[in-house]
Amino acid sequence: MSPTPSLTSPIRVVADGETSIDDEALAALGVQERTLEVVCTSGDRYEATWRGVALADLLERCEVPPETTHVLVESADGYRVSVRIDRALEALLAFERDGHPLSAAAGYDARFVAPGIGGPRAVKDVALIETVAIPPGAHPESYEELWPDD
Ligand SMILES: Nc1nc2c(c(=O)[nH]1)N[C@H]1C(S)=C(S)[C@@H](COP(=O)(O)O)O[C@H]1N2
Ligand SMILES: [Mo]
Repeated sequence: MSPTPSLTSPIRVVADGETSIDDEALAALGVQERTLEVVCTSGDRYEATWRGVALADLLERCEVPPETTHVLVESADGYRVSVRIDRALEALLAFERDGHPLSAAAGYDARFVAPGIGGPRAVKDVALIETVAIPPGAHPESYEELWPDD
């Protein structure tokens, strides 16, 4: 089993309180593998085998408020998406794609991947994960900051 990486900077998790996920915290979580497709809205798509820690395991350490409806995932440069909590609980915070560390292959440590979220929400260079309760009638998209490449 490949080890968890050493992060260039800790990943912040904001749930009930705020936690910083450092190398030691990461290493305490089990590494999982999932084969998932990244589907761009342009139609480009590829399937890959991702390895990383389950977001569910990560969130379990952080006291997720019961009213949580969505998770916001933000990159180091402020790209931000909103993902329904049921899908987020299926997500991986991935460090490896097809056996290659993302740090070497793509130039960042961690990426958010989950079934059914679509390519634009597969955030690269994850820096912050935040649980939110979006009220009924509000638009989850209004919490996002996407710069689609298409
Ligand atoms: N941080 C960040 N993540 C991002 C994007 C971006 O612009 N910034 N683009 C998204 C879009 S639109 C797609 S389709 C996929 C593309 O992933 P790929 O480069 O592995 O094909 O990354 C997503 N993740
Ligand atoms: Mo895309």
